[in-house]
Amino acid sequence: MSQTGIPLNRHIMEQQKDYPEATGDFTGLLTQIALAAKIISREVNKAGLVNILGFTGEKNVQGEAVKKLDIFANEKMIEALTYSGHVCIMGSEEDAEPIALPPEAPRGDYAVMFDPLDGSSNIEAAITIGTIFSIHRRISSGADGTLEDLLQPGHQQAAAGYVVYGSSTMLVYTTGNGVDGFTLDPSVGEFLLSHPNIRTPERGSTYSANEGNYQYWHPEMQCYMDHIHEKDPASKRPYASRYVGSLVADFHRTLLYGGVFLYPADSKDPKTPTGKLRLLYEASPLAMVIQEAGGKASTGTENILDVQPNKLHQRVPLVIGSRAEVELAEEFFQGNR
Ligand code: P6P
Repeated sequence: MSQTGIPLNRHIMEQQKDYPEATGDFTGLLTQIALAAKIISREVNKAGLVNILGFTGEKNVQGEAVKKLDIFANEKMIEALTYSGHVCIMGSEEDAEPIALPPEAPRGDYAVMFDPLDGSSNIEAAITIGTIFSIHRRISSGADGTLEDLLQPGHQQAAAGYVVYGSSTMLVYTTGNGVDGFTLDPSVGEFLLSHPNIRTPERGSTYSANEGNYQYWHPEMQCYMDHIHEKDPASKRPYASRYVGSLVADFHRTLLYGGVFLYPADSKDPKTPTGKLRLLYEASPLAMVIQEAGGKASTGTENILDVQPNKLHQRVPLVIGSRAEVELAEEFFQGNR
């Protein structure tokens, strides 16, 4: 295990020694994602000031148009990856269609999907938000990547992770060999290893869900919620409620402290019967992280990593966190309680 405090790229190279076939592409790819994260972090952390500094609200003091931060973040992720030489196609929460590379950009062997700034509606309240990324090896054979490279199940991911812009900026990722967390030291502009080999507690009596949706939840979710609200000290019920309303914040807390996050299917909006969260660039990458940390991620009836995608922006119910807590919820979702 690498020692705490080493920079991200040294950690990746040390890990790479375990993979003789590794070509260094992945090191370059993750380094580019980290670069985009540093740029996004800088803008996120001065968001409240930009309008003040810009005075007009339209232009900032650098004379640049003040962009919505999620558009800005999307542009930075695309820029960082397009010319990396490691990517053949991208998919983003912000783009309806797959993002092809321009003719002059060098192609690589990875397909990358991302939510560039999840929870960005919370930025005005200075609430923690995040970037989520999912990395697949390409499976198509042409010069350019295709949608097929993006529509791969989660268990095929080469790597996955997220950046959380909170009281500190952290990058957390896995390549299938455990989970490591790095904290950005803004004074040197480096992500430094702060949380080596993160393990999620087996249990955790904290739940995270938007209970305002209770009347829209299907009966199995209502029964599960009623169960964890009951008073039973032996099973540490009632559970404590923690809900930020920003997926990366709620997930990061669940990963480190244990517990369970749920965004199930509901009847609130006929257009989104399977819940609000997306499979390819939210549920799937977080599922790889939690599973590598000893936890679990489920739709309630199926492991998230086994779901076969058929659309770029498809949504999926998500129950994710401590293994025992996810399995307890699954008992209700599968009608066994
Ligand atoms: P609700 C933020 O808008 C987001 O996409 C996720 O970050 C978050 O988990 C979810 O929506 C919150 O949704 O319906 O509880 O406001």
